[in-house]
Amino acid sequence: MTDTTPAYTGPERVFSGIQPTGSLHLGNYLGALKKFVDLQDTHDCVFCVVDLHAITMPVEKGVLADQTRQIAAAFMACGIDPAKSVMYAQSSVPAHVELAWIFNCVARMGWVERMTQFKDKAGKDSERASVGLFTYPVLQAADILAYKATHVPVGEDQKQHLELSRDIADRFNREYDVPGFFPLPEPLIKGPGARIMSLKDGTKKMSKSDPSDLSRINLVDDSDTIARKIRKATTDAGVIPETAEELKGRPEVENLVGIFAALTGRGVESILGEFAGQGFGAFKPALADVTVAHLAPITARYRDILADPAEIDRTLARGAQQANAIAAPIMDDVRRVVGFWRP
Ligand code: AQP
Repeated sequence: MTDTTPAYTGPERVFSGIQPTGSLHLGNYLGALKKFVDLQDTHDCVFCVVDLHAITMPVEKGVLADQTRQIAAAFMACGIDPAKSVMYAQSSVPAHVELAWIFNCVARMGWVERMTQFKDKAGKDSERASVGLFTYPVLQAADILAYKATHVPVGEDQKQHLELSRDIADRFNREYDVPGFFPLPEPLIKGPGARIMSLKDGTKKMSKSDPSDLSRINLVDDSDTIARKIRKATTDAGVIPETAEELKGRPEVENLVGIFAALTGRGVESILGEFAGQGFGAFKPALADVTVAHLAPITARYRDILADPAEIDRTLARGAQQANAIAAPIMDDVRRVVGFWRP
């Protein structure tokens, strides 16, 4: 049977966020930040440093505010322009928390229990994980829908959470009989860079929390460090193959070729055409050059922006006002729809 429920017809809006939980890496950049920058010229965009998400795991005392400034600086260094996009810290806009509570009462336990990120992050001792870590994806749905965002640029690892956001939006619309009230947000995942893997293990995603710094390229790494990490990246005894098909089953090689493609905008086949039949002696230095050329200007801008924390604070404060101005009327409507008492 086809669903005849009226769809959301409001304006398109992009929303995404990054946690202030440590230094950003090439995976965050290619999977998320680079897409944010590409979208800001064509869409109404809201980008958030999700500090409420960051406290779902233990955070070292006293570092949260500075880490928030660092992510805001990285956003701008990568090309987010606060004159074009709204950029702010999540905890400075109360709508996130209020809508998350309402969504906690819309989402079903079974839905949230299926989330694999909780299982990965909580590990074996899930009884000791915070309740916040469990309801993390519900807060994520609130982040998106407090702005009625229609499109969400994220890496592949966030696909399941985005599906949950759609389920929550759909259930809210049905439960409160307000068809089309919330959009069903579309993940924007496709494209090179959607899943960048660890340089040490091609089956694990590149991650801030990997204990080995050699597993990732940080956006603040200098050129020597980048070259050394790529030189030490795990490969296999084979040579560079001729076709993308032959990369299957060789996750480390596939990852390095994928990074080359994502950074240069070239197709995988064209890169293979250049290096096919060779070992990694020529490929790795070429990849290091491409990576350094791409990241060096970002790193330089990042350091300049970070040198003026007061300006970052002013930018985040302006962004919070803009974000509040979008979310406040939406939250007024949500309270009315839920049926809370109002004077
Ligand atoms: N390896 C990756 N490849 C592509 N995209 C990635 N993202 C993260 N890792 C990769 C995308 O980056 C955005 C922000 O991520 P986040 O900081 O909010 O949370 P995360 O996914 O938990 O990032 P990390 O680095 O893996 O942190 P830890 O180690 O703390 O868990 C998201 O869009 C994500 O998809």
